[in-house]
Order: sequence, then structure tokens, then C-alpha cells
Amino acid sequence: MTKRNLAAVCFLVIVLVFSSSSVLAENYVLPSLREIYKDYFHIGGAISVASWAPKTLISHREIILGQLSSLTAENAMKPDYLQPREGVFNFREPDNLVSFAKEHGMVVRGHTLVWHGQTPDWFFRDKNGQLIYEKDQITDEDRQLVISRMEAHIEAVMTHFGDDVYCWDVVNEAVSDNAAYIHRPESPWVRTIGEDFIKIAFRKAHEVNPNAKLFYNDYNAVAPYKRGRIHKLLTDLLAEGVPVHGIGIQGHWGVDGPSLADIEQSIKMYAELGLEIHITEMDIGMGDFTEEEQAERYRQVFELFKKYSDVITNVTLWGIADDASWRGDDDPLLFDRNHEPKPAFWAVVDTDKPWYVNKAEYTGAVIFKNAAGQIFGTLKPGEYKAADLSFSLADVARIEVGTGYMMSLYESEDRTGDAWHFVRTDLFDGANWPDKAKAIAIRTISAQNIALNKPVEASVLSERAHRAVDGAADTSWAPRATPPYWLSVDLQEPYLLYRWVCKLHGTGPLSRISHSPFNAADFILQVSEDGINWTDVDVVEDNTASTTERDLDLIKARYVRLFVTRPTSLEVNQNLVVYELELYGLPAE
Ligand code: 9MR
Repeated sequence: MTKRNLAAVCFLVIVLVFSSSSVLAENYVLPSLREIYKDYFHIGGAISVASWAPKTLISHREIILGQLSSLTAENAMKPDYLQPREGVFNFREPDNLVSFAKEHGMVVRGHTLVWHGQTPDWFFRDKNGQLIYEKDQITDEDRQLVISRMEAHIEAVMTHFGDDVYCWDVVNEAVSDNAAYIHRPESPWVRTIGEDFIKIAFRKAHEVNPNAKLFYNDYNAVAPYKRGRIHKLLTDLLAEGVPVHGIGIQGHWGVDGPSLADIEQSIKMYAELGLEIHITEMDIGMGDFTEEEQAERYRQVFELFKKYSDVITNVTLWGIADDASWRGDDDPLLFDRNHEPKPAFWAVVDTDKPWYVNKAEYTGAVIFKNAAGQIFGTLKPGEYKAADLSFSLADVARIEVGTGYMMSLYESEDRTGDAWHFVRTDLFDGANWPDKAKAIAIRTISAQNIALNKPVEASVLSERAHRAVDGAADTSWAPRATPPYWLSVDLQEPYLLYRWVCKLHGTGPLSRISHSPFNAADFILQVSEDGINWTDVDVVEDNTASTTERDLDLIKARYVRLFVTRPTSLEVNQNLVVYELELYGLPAE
């Protein structure tokens, strides 16, 4: 279709796109992960109740009540908290956590009895106050003293909480990161008691409360460099009849790793030992990835957990919302700093669907706000006559269109004639809309990258140009030539583009940094309907960002070209690297 034809059917396109992912709707009931996953596993969260920390049990109460069926004290059941001095116990805050859980029908995971971290020195001092693990000669008396303290701590703590704490991370992080050892050699427990401290701890815990499920908990428990040694430790303990019932896989992960294959293989390895599996401290740091990529990663991981829900019985997130995470700026959780659900939350609501579909099913795909910014209407995908709406378009000052949807307003009730299309989030003046718009259609639009594996050409290094559209994060089109030069994609049919993404040098597997002078500095996105005449649609200048991600006013294109005039910000290095050019749009017909 030529431009003239387009005009002939009065296809008016007015799109003001801006990409803030502001809250879609305040007037809906958030789905509950606790309910959604009740036939699979507990959904847990680490809660901060420690006297020295912000109390998320209060500040994040609504999310905790709505979403969780299992609570872990982030710090308040660790040895330094419970027994800061020998015989002096501090149960007040953890008791509050336990009462809260009981009141609301939640279980409590105990974390942790024996660890090298957050454990006071007094455990390891002899009668004279000397640190036993610093001695040249450790006597049997010294060893027995440390064993008796460890056992006394286990006894006091497990007796105090009784069956209110249904499982314990009896031993935490005892396996070395160094391939030469199984047991972390520098652990004060190993240095005073010896490697047997693990057996002694589990046996004591079982004796104190035979009902409690006893876990060994560790980080990097799915990483090939470490999991073999964790597996060996557990195998040996089980062979000796030590009462270990489960493995806690912490799950402090990233968007790009560990791989699903490593996670799955590890689940199988541990399950084959007959152990129950808890994911005990899950969070997925954003790194330089987008919220959408984080969401997709959460979706995949939860999909895998569901597949193994016969052995995985608890999935606990290490925190509640990004404003209270030990990972600081890495925003690794399902709720943002304003306690609003992130794409990652919506992704796990139903792992069979994209996050934005799940979101739209609850919030509506489009929300309508008045001049005061209040929501007075939402619409799910579908077709509507303006006259039938439960609210008046006259009140609309602003609309917000969810990712993956397009709203069209039509001049006629039968949706022929002029139409205005809105993609993503839109600010608009309500002027004349009630008179003009007689019908509304809200449709899903593809959130797929339409450049993926399409035919490409380039003015230089053409034989490698396909690497920029192959979807692989580690293959690139990287010409060394005198600019300007270009790479063009044939979309094979006309599209209305609404967004483009360009992944440059810094996104590469060896760099992964958000800004770099090696990233392309000046480049232009051009479109064409015939592959001959090109129009500039977006100009990027003085760029150092590794990922360029920009919205476009809906623009029709069959061919798209990346035209590069300055391949880096450096005089001395003129090597361009494009890992991926992604294009998003709707078929123009
Ligand atoms: O989240 C906990 C943080 O508030 C503490 O400062 C930190 C100190 O050791 O411990 C964090 O929790 C850790 C958990 O107990 C064991 N696995 C690693 C967790 C993150 O560091």
C-alpha cells in the first residue's frame, strides 16, 4: 500500500508514546500468589523484623498478607540475633513474626542455626576469652566446649519455637567455593569442631524436634563449580544416616544465569537423593536488563519450579519489594520501590502467558483517567460502542495503554472510517473525543521482535549482517570500515513500527556494562517502503548507552535501516559492534 492509498482510507495515526510503566490501575484486586500456587508449593518471603532494621512486617504488610504463605526472618533468627551473649536470648521480634504467621495461616521457615556468618565470637572463646580457632593447639576440651554451645543453642532455639517453625536451615553455607575443599576450611566451626560439626548439628536438631524438617542451605547450589561438592556432602551425610531432610537452594540469581538447564539438572540431582527442595532466598537482580527481561526470567524459573513441584515444596523470595532488598540497586524482587507489582509479578501469575496479558486480565488493558489523575474506567481487550460504556469519554484527560495492546478510537460505530491508534502509554487531551469517537477496539499487538531472522543486507561485512537479527546475545555484526555504513532489514511486509531496540558493544557477553565509549555514538534509524528511498525516523547522537531503546510514533515501513555515522565515541577505535537490532510493530494491513 502506498502512502496515497493510505490517505485514501483516511487512516489517521496519532500516537504519542512514552514508555513510563506507571501504575495501570488502582481499582482492581491483585491476584494472590499464595492462592495461585497453593497446589504447588508455599510462596514465601524474607521479612525484616530485626530491631536494627526497617520493619517490613509493618511497612510491607499488605503485600505479605496478600501474597505469602511462608515467612522467613531475614536476620532475626540468626545466632547473633537470638543469642548475642551466652545464655541471653532475644526472642521478642521473631516471636512477633511467628504470631503474625500463625494468625494468618502461614508457616515459618527457620533461618539459620549454624553458620559462619552472623554468629557471635563467644561461641568460639575458651574460658580465658581466647578465640579457640586462633590457637595453635586445640584441645579436646576446647572442642567439646564449642560443641556444647552449638548444641545448647540448637536446643534452646528449637525448643522455644517448637512446631511453630516447621523447618530449619540447620547448617548454612558450609561448602567451600574453592574446588580443593568440600568444607569451607576457614569456617570457625570447622576450625574448632572439625568437619563433623554438620552431623552433630543435624543430629541434635532432630533430637530436639523430630517433627521439624531439617535443611542444608547454600548459595550457588545449582552452579556446576559447586553443586557437585554440595551433592557429595549430602550423599555422605545421608549414607551415615544423618537426619537431613532437604536442600535449600538459595536462588540469588541474575537474568542471564544460571541457565535453566543447570537449575533443572540440579533439582534432579538433589531430588534423586530423596531430599525435599526449598528455594529459600530467591531474587533475580536486574543488572543491565530491562524489567521485561527480568519478568521473562521469573516466568521461566517459576514454570520450571511448577514442573518439579512434587519435590519443590517452598519458594521463598529474599525480601518483599525492591525498596528493602539486600541487593540494593539491583531491584531483584516482584514488587517495586512503591510496592507496586512489577512485570515480574505479573509474569509468575500465570507462567503460560506473557506478563502483560496476565496484567491486562486483572487491570484492564487500557485505563482512563480524569484531569485529577483518578482512574474512572478500565477496559479489557475487546470492541465497544462509546454509547455503551459505563463511563463517559467526556471525562477522559489521559489514557494508559498496557504493553502488548493497542487502542483504536473510531469515528463510526461500525469501526470503519477514521481511526486513531494508541500504543503503550499515552498522554492526550480529551478535547473533542466524546464527539469524535463512536467506537473503541482494544487489541493485542505483537510484542515479538519483527526483525528476528528477517533478510538483511549491509554496505560492509554483509555476510555477517544476519548476526544482528539472529536473536543471539553473543553474535554481532562488527564491521571495521570507514563510516558511514548501514545495515538494512527487509520486514517482508509493511509494518507500523512503534519501538526499536539496538544492543551495542557494551551488551556483549564479555562486557555487560550499561555505558561505554565503545558503543556506537551517532546513528540513525531510517525507514523505506521500497528499499530505495529512505526517511530518517530517529536520530541518536553522542550515545554511550549499551542499549538504545526508543519508542516511535507509529511509522509505516517495509524496510528499516540502521545508518551509522560515528561507530564509537573514541577517535582511536572505530570498530562498530551491533549485537542485535530489534524492531516492534504491527502489520500495517
Ligand atoms: O539479607 C540479609 C542481610 O540483611 C544481612 O545483612 C546479611 C548479613 O550476612 O545476610 C543477608 O541474608 C543472607 C542469608 O542469611 C544467607 N544467604 C545470603 C543472604 C544474603 O546475603
